[in-house]
Amino acid sequence: MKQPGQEEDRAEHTGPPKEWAAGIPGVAVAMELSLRQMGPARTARTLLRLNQVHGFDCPGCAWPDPQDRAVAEFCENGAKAVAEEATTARADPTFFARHSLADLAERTDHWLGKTGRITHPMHLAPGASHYAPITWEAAFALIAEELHALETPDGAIFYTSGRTSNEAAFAYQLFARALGTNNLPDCSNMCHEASGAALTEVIGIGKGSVSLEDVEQADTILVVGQNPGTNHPRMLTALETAKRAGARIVAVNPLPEAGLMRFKNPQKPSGVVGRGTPLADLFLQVRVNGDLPLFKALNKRLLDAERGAPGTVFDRAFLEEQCVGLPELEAELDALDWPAVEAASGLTRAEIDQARDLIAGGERVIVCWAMGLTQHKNSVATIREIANTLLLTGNIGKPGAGVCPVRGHSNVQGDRTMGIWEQMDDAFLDRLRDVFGFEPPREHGHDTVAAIRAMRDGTAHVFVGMGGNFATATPDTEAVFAALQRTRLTVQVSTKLNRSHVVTGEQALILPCLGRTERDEQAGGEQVVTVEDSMMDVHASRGRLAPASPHLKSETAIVCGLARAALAPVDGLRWQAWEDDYSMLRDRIAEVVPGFEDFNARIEQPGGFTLPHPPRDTRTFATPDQKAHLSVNPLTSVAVPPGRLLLQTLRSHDQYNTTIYALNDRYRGIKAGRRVVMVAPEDLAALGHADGDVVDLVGEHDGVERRCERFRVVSYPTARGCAAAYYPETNALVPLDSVGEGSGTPTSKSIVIRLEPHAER
Ligand SMILES: Nc1nc2c(c(=O)[nH]1)N[C@H]1C(S)=C(S)[C@@H](COP(=O)(O)OP(=O)(O)OC[C@H]3O[C@@H](n4cnc5c(=O)[nH]c(N)nc54)[C@H](O)[C@@H]3O)O[C@H]1N2
Ligand SMILES: Nc1nc2c(c(=O)[nH]1)N[C@H]1C(S)=C(S)[C@@H](COP(=O)(O)OP(=O)(O)OC[C@H]3O[C@@H](n4cnc5c(=O)[nH]c(N)nc54)[C@H](O)[C@@H]3O)O[C@H]1N2
Ligand SMILES: [Mo]
Repeated sequence: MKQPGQEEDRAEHTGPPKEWAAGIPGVAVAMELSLRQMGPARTARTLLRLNQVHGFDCPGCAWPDPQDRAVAEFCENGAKAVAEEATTARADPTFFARHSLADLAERTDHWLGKTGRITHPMHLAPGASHYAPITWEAAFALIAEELHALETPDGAIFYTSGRTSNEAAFAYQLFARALGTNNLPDCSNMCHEASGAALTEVIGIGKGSVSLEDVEQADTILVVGQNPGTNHPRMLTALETAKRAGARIVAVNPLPEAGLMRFKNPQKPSGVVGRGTPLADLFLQVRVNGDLPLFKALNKRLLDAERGAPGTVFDRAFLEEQCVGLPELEAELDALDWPAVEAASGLTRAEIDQARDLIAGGERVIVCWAMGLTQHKNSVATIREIANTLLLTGNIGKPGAGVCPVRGHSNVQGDRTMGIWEQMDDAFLDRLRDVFGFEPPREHGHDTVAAIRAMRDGTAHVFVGMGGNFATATPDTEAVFAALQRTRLTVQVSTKLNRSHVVTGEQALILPCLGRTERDEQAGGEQVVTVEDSMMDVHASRGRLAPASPHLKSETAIVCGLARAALAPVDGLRWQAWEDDYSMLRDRIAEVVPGFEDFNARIEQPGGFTLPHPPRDTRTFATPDQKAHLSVNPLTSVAVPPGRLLLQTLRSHDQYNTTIYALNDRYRGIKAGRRVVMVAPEDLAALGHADGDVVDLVGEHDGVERRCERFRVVSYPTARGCAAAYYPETNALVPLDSVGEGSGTPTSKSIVIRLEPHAER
């Protein structure tokens, strides 16, 4: 498909990937960007409050905050996320009067994001050429009217992105369920769904089992399918601490990512000069989607070592007392097909043995991962296989060891805890019934992909997005645009403009909300909200800046206002009281969600509190038989026909998901544009292409061609047979019908493509 700005993209390839991340350029870049967007006073007021005990939670990633915080406990990319929100630019009614919808549709994502904060509720009437201001009351009444016109509440979709606070998320799912639907898709469906699914099955809880202290105490850390130098920069500090205490780090990635190779800590004088700390002791350059074969092979070689010296590699007592499935796993590993492993992983047995020796020699092993593992067809199986590695060696449920899925959005984990999920279990729904006095629907709702299908097929007519950018974050862009455009009403609760405001239903509303950085004043006084990080720490977040406009409402107030307009009164549902004072809502959350007892009191403690996690806390497993489950995962990998490449879609250093901060990717040597495809030099030679060529990326899934035009070829040291290009430009290539088994996550890290010389058409 043709995309806005594709002809103007001037991507340059400036040199090989950098070996180190962070350091002076990191902080300097952050300060420069912040000063430009916010000015000096706002920069000081925001950045110094970031991640402090009485400050606000960084809207960047979900990495936890340490107990001893640095004065500047933020990273370059956290600073960029804050500057993006605290910008002084405004998209006000004059702006919308100047720019028609057709004009906005021609603009790039980068341009849309730079228009600044939305100041007023805006309405696109049927057939209108421009958005026009609307009052909050009229907006709520319009949504209520459209919801009441539905044949069934399941004709509405309530999407959530992971920045939403616990309070807003809880109110939002409660509203959807009181209305009568479980259609609560979220960004997690496209993100860590596979981690939750796999871990719930094998250890009885879908969340990571390590704390920040565990990471610092580990002696062996595998970082698999993750680029922390860009996406979780503060994680590098923890890795550096572990490293200084003697830990060995293994990076598993098709790309030699800068942050994994060396780290310069911008918080320390020693990080400012010199070459920084080498991080990875071993770099396994796995092929895209080669992790299941890799971990199966690792487990096979651990088994061989255990057989050679019984009791030295496996944790026999733990396996016997607390795990099931060992005989089946051993039998399966014994039948492992080595040529298939080497072909699919791109790794030799010697390389795999180096990693095996580190794991076998370690006392405290942690495996961290992110999107490189979760966005494949076999992701659930891959993560179960990683759990096998840790269970066999007794590395779950003891200090310094465990599973560490590193979450993305800053409150994506909390939103799930609050019930944002299309498949919440009966126990949760029973508590909603008991506490609020209505019968919630029991049938599972639509996840993200099913929601797109429902809009496409004309069974869902109203779409509400609580944050996020559904139009471009989701797969199969053309199909999604068509689906959204078939609806009667699209509603976006947003801070800034994005594609989802331009690709609309017959009518559209933009409901502008407060961001994390801003003061939240309600009738009951100044409010705090809470979030849960990747390691289950729940804490308060207080914004301090004056709101970007007096017409903004908080997300919680928006949900409460909508609920009052759309629902018949129910005694237990006290929307006005909750809007006035969020602590009243927290009292209800404490009754519904396990682990939140005394919620209001415990967020007063510095740093908040940590939710219970049975494997981490007591080495117990809340599975049906109270055991941890070793699993048998048949070896699978994506078949790539000759002349084709396996494309992964990833983030540059200058973006936050679909928000494009700037057009550079400093660590990877890319500048001034985003339409690049990175391919190994040997593959380029074999395919008859060279660095600088302009090509189309063409997908062939199920015989249907999907095309993204005009990408500059970059010769890059990625694994053979693979390619990498940026999300969301390439989402048009991700087939809607290609999803993870057991997760439903679009397979945005394994798309078979061919390169075709670009022809002007
Ligand atoms: N600055 C910034 N921070 C962010 C975000 C952002 O966009 N910008 N996004 C946030 C969100 S929502 C998320 S989910 C996280 C994402 O954090 P990441 O998962 O680090 O993000 P990606 O850029 O998708 O990087 C995927 C990594 O996996 C590797 N990879 C790809 N395929 C494979 C594979 O098959 N096997 C292996 N072993 N590796 C593979 C890629 O080379 C890359 O290093 O970051 C969060 N933090
Ligand atoms: N091809 C491909 N597709 C992917 C991925 C990939 O790696 N490859 N990654 C997937 C992943 S991991 C994720 S998490 C999803 C992300 O999907 P989303 O969460 O839907 O997308 P974002 O780009 O994070 O959303 C950005 C928008 O959120 C709004 N916003 C920002 N802050 C706030 C706030 O405080 N409140 C509200 N209400 N709105 C706010 C702004 O309007 C901004 O434009 O994308 C997925 N899609
Ligand atoms: Mo994510």
